[in-house]
Amino acid sequence: MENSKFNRYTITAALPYANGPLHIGHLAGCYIPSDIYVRYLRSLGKEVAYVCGSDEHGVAITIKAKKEGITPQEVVNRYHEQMKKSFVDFGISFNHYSRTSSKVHHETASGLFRNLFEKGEFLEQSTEQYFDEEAGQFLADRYIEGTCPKCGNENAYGDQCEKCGSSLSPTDLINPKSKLSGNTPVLKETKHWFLDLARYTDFLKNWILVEHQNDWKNNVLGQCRSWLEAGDGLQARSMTRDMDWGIPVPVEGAEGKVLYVWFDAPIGYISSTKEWAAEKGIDWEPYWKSKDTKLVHFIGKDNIVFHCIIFPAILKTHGEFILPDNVPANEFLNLEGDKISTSRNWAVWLHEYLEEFPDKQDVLRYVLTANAPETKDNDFTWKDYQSRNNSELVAIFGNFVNRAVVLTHKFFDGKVPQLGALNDIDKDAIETLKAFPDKIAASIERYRFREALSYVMDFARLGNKYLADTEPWKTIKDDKGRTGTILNIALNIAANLAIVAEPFLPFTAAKIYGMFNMEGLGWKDAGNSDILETGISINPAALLFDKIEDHVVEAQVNKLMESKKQNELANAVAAPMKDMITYDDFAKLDMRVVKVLSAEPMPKSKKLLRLTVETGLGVKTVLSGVAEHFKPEDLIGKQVTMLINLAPRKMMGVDSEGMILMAEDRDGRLRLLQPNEHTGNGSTIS
Ligand code: B3M
Ligand code: ZN
Repeated sequence: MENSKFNRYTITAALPYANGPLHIGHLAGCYIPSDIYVRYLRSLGKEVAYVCGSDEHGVAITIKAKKEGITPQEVVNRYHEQMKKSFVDFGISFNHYSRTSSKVHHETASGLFRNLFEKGEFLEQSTEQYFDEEAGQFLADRYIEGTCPKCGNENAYGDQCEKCGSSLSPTDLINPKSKLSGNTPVLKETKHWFLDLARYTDFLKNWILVEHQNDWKNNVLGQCRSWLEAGDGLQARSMTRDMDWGIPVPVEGAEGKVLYVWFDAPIGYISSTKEWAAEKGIDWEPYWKSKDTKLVHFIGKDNIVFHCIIFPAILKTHGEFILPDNVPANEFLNLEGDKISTSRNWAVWLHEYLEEFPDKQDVLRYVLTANAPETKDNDFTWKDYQSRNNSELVAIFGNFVNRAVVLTHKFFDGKVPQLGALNDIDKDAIETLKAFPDKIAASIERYRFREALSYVMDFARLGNKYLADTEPWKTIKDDKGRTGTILNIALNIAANLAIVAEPFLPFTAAKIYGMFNMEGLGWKDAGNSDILETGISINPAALLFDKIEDHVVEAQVNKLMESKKQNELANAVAAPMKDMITYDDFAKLDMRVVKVLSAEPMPKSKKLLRLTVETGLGVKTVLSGVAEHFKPEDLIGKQVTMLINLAPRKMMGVDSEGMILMAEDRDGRLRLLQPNEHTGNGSTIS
């Protein structure tokens, strides 16, 4: 069970950038894992500060503001509120959710910067940084994109590559381009304050690769090792930026400069704790400075360097802070086989999910945990979502609890029946029940939440199997006492199931607590087969899960495919222009408005329709390759555009006397070119 050397827990979850809504990748990456861990600790009765907040500085915000023509503050205000609501809606039970534009945070981050500055920890260096001459500004972080020198990703940012997780400097990028003007930037001198990370190499190597070699996840150790043992070693990294949005650098000669977002954001955990403690009227410092506090950072893999290398170096240099006991980073979640992307609208947005599935937060929590990218990138599909809901949550978990409760109401007037003599099946069930909480706890404490959840589901299977083996619906016919024993055990299995499921499925656990009038119970009570006292009344069965039909998930997949098509259309490049022509070339074309008199399919051709058209100079026959785009009746009577002086061509034995002109859009669909109002047949086009 949880290590008793710790008397309090500070659990952080990565501060989400306030530049867009939350999606399932956010939940899977760090918010569900951290919430599971925190709920478990609280269930043990531990003292926990679970803190987070909106990450409101940095280029991710200012790019969004520029794109929408609003201020960065307006961007963060919109998304801070939306994200805060989404977390509440999905039961992500922060003790405090703050924001880095808060006064407390500005003071805290500035104070830490000054502390390091006064200790002489920064290298003040004037270096050449990329500058966009057209935009008139330096290009920090996401203002510049280029090819990652480590993995070849062509959309790497100036500070990190999201594909391979590498931390970069803008000048590392190959073929850099400004995100503001698209131009190739120039190098211009500017002064910044650098953290000389190389000075912390020995401490970081020992702390991470020796002290934590056995308890940190391999994907985290692997990334840290690649930085710490890289040939060129840890590079000095600038902790300030030439930007007007962020926390002003609190030293002389730093006008127009702000703290690098990745210097200030992790300090947001401390600020959030300070705000929380102030509201509670307690001291915040033990949560960040006492050796008997366990600090755990939950993040995604692209944040490892900042949480394992840079932030610990800052805290270590300050000297009074504890360091994280673990940083259990998850890998990435993909969606229907493709990378989740805000810009491509390839995501399941939490606020939209709740509109369409208002009571299925736990279904999503379940699926995102069962499929969590704990050791490698993983994929969310709507088919799997439906299958896990129907064959696991409905058929096993819900079915078991429902039968135990319904049969108790049917045979025992809704009261927990008397426990009689136990047979071997009963004894086995009770023994197994006793073992489950510790088994699940061991996995949770090693941050293996997928594994832990699979054990919870095994526990539900135990309940289902116990009812199937004992068949109370049969024993009631001639042995009410036996039936009472069976349902007493089944109800207590269900009560235990609620306790161990609560960290994962809090909404479902609450429903079961309501059915059984269970209050104030926690992990210490799990493993007992007498949680529910004989004779107490239980409430009617509440619906825990219901079947999800094919058409429901098909609609979700279609919605994704439609957004993909819209996105491809919006981003697709139009066909390249043909060679330039002269006016004289153009003047040879005789284009007219004509009226379609008749239209019929050409025998043996899928593509051709045979049209007759009134050109104003007489009726002509034209073969047009539009049969896959228009039905004949769609064209008859329509005025369209025609090139009438194109030399006749014999096709399939018919002379085609011209060409009907069409617009072909990027996905190959044809559109008619029609006058915006009726005009005389033969009207010339110029
Ligand atoms: N906002 C990066 C991200 O959302 C950053 C996390 C900060 S945690 C201190 O991936
Ligand atoms: Zn890369």
